[in-house]
Amino acid sequence: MHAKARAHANIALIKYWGKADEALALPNNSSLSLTLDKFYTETEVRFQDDLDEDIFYLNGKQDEATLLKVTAFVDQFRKLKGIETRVFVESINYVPTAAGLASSASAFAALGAAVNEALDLGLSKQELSTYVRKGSGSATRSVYGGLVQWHKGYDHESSYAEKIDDANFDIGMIAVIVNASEKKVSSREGMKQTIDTSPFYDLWPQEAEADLLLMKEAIKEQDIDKIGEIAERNAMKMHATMMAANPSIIYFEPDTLRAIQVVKELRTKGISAYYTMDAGPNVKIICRLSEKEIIKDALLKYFKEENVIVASPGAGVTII
Ligand code: 2P0
Repeated sequence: MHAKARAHANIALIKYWGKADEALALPNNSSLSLTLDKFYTETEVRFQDDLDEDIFYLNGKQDEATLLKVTAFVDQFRKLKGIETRVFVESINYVPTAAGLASSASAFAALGAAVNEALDLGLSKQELSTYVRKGSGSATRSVYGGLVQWHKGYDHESSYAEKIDDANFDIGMIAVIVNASEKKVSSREGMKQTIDTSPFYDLWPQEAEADLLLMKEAIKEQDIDKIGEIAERNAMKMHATMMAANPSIIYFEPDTLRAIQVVKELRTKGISAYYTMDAGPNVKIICRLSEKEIIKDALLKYFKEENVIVASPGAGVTII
């Protein structure tokens, strides 16, 4: 009835933006990501007969705001096991929380993996990915290491993630932390607002699905420039779609554009560097790990060393 798990964050190369079914957490489009080694969550769970309510600690502090979500999430697994036992959950995020560095992805993947182990449910990784989806869509992809596709599916079982490549080639990401504070518009609200009001939203799922096919080809070829170009364009299509919402959703900050400018300049010098952004102002640079020092040096002219983090492909969920 006790277990501890670790899960790493992932950054999408083909983004997920918008739900087809809110209750089942089914997305409107499939997505594809790279799991990163530098950002992760460790979560310990202990099911205890003497508890009347679930208890949730995040980074050493009791987190009442997230407790309801944690309870609803764990209820799925209690139902599978046929128990009502309450759980004590202690989670440490080694990710700047809610700053667009996918903390909810690693958080729910780690929680799901720990509960699966503690309750001895024996869920496969694919099954686990369907359950963690209810906590956070992007958590499906954090179940696996390397390059991972989340199939949008049409019901609970068919909306799952799978690894498509170990990413055992010269690919990495450099995160430029522009602002590590909580984001103003949550992904959940942002997606809903975009679907409800952006005149461009209808185009998004078809563009994303087309980009996904191109991305899978580029991954097969291990072609970093192709991977980067497709990812960069896909991210900007997503942001353009949400900027057209009413009111507009803008995650860019002045330093976001500064980082983008550095990347564009590096490209004129023949360096393979491409930017992507999520529901926050931070910029993630897709690059060759063998060129990381050149890219880092260029960024350090404008950003502090602690805000430039080089990440390599990371592992899937593990019991620790
Ligand atoms: C992604 N994002 O594919 C996209 C790109 C943000 C921008 O998945 O509502 O926290 O919990 O399913 O997974 C962030 O959204 O949203 C996200 P919910 P989630 O990485």
